[in-house]
Amino acid sequence: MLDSTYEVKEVTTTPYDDQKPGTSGLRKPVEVFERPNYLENFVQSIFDVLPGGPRGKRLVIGGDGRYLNRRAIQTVIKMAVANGVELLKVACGGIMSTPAVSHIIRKYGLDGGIILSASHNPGGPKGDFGIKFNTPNGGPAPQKVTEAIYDRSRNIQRYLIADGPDLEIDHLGTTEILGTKIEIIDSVRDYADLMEELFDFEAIRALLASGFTMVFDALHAVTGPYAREIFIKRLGAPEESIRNAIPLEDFGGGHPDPNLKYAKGLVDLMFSDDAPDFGAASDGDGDRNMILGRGFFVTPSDSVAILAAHAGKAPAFRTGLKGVARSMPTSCALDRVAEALGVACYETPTGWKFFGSLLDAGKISICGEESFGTGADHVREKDGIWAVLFWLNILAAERCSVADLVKAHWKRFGRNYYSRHDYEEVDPEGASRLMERLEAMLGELPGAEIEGLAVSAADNFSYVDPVDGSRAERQGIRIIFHEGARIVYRLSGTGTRGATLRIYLERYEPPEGELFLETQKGLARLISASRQLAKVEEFTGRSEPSVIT
Ligand code: G16
Repeated sequence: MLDSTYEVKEVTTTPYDDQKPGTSGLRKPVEVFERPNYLENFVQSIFDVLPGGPRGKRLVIGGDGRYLNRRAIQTVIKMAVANGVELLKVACGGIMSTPAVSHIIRKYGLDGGIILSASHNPGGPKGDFGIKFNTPNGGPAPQKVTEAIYDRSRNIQRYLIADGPDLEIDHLGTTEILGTKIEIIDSVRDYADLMEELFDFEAIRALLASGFTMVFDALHAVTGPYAREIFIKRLGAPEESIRNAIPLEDFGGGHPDPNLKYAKGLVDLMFSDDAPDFGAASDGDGDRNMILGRGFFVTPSDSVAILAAHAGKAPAFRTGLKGVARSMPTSCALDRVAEALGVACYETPTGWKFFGSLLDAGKISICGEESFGTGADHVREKDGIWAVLFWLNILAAERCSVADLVKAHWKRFGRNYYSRHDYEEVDPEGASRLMERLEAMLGELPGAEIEGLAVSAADNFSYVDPVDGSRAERQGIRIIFHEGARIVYRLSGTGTRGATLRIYLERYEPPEGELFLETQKGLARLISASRQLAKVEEFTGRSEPSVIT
């Protein structure tokens, strides 16, 4: 009991008008979060819109360890105390992955959780910070909740905070301040136990003992401690199987995004003569994943399709799949697997929250996105280490290389050639004008020919949630060509500097067709059509994308 050292204060504040959560919570440069009361306003807004108010609620807080994480956690603890929260579970050291937070909310039946992370965005004093609220189902707050938080943030006049010393968060234990029970919890054990229930650890252990080699790159972000516990301690992989496993406040100066550009060290290794059999990486907060074989990159769209096709090999899915889902810009490879399995495949807007409602309603078991996110019904977030274990589980059953598994998949289902071209940090005005012009052209595109490709349909994707009927409009411009080729244009909802234009390219090649072209070659005509049609260079000033995945 530390009551005498803390005193509840009501602090008068003025609202900011830029606290609208994006695709995944509020993300801003650190310097924005360091403005007076910026974090406090947003945290109080979350508390104020909790159904019935914050008093008596049970919450968890964790973060990805980036710069500002430790300071922000202290603020949230003190505000939770002042707002009468009954129980606050705090990740030891402040570090807990996003899927682990989701699991803790569900396992202990909490009222929600606060995640401090800007996911795959860079960290450090000049990097980004972020905060996100997850609801009792363990998933990101749905649109109506984020809108309520935003509305509240624009009118906020005061917040409550318990004034007193910082709490010690680096050792497990329980304390109580002004009636709030604060538990410092092990952020790894519960999660690792869950993984052991879902996958065949014995088979993976045997695979690793047989000489099969792997490298998991945590990119100095949150998954390091999880990887050590799971891959080294529980599965017996040698120490050199994990790299960059110590979380650092600036991620070692890197960009904690597991893709071909930002996980370059791992990619170079996997394409070298010393490549291990399997390589994988995760992002800042541990929800994304990238899968590589020796000299081979698995697109996230293929990855989710392959996991679904082989799902029965994992104990979690022995009884089959209820259904599957993918975000709209993700390739249609998953649709073909769903058809073969005789289950539904849902197409949702970008953003994990849209899967949450389908998972809660028991309509789907596995879902995934082109943006290196794959997940299932065990939590309500995408899950990086889960995806890596799922791949290892399948490889342990199949005993073949990553490349052979993917190629066999293409030979059975055909190949959806797929790539995403990102134009990062472009002028937001130019990017908006590009999108507006495309939108204005939609009506006249069907029937037109671009680069010899005939357009069959064009629209701006809108979605009606099949469970609660909620609508999401203008979720990306789709240009669909005959024979199922597509170009999708979308502006990112997670960038913090300028705008990021994403162009998604896809073309289907049947099993008997040419399956093994280099991806960009296989998409060459579509790539040139996508730039021509949208006048990308004219509106962005860029002749080439900043990142190609
Ligand atoms: C977030 C969401 C993902 C979504 C991604 C899209 O990922 O959780 O569901 O696919 O944003 O990002 P953008 O709008 O930039 O295309 P994360 O990993 O940043 O939380």
